[in-house]
Amino acid sequence: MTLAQQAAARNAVLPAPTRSLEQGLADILDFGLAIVPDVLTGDALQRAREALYRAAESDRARGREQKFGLDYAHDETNQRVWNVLSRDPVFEDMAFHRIAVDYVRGALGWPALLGNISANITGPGGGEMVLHADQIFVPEPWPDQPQGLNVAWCLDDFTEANGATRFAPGSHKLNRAPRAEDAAAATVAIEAPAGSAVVFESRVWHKTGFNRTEGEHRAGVFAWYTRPIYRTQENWFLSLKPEVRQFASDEMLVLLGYKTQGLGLVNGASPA
Ligand SMILES: O=C(O)CCC(=O)C(=O)O
Repeated sequence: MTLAQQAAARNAVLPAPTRSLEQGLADILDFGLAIVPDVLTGDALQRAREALYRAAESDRARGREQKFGLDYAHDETNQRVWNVLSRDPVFEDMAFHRIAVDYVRGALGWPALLGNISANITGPGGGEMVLHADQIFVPEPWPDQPQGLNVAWCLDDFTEANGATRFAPGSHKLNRAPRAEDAAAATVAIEAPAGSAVVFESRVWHKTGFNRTEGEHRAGVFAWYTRPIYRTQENWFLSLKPEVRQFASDEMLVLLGYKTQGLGLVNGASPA
């Protein structure tokens, strides 16, 4: 296939990038994902990128490096940085970004919780992740609505070659997790310039791609939100840096589970 044919094939299965929330929410219904271009630009993008690579470097220097914190087969060259919210204020700007929260409100409703915000940096030679859906903790049969939403912030250009996240667009409509026999399902790499946000619902199948480059890293920050009945993946009450809560808006307190109704109460009342 020529490059032009490859691009045409990709366009047939992936939504076009859009700044329209209405179009993006429709794309999530149709494809399971939406691509929002130019959300982080200029200095903001540079500061975020520097903060992430600084945190990753610091973890390596202190022997706190996390290859992958869960039980998936994964690769030595990939580095996870968990709980970036406690590492630098730039990550607050992503977790609570107006565009991200508007997508959460539109796709999941309100209130919702921020389950975690962590980074995945693929390195040269980094292997593919197992194909999965993010709501694996929800017992099947699944409800017919997504239980979570991921906002992936591209801090480097995401390319097919450097391990861009690969999706099986439309797979959310199967409303089940991929099984072993689905491992080779057709996927397409999301090629998106640094500063884009890729918003995807929790049932769409996806995985980190192979990083086939010789010297490129690909950093993505993944902000994961759920409906409010699910436990957060990160335990914010133990791991959140105190000043994030101290200066948080009401909307942030809801997303962090400090301002709540019905669940997570302290002596029958919202703690904040
Ligand atoms: O790194 C990526 O591209 C995807 C990461 C992912 O799917 C996950 O952490 O669940």
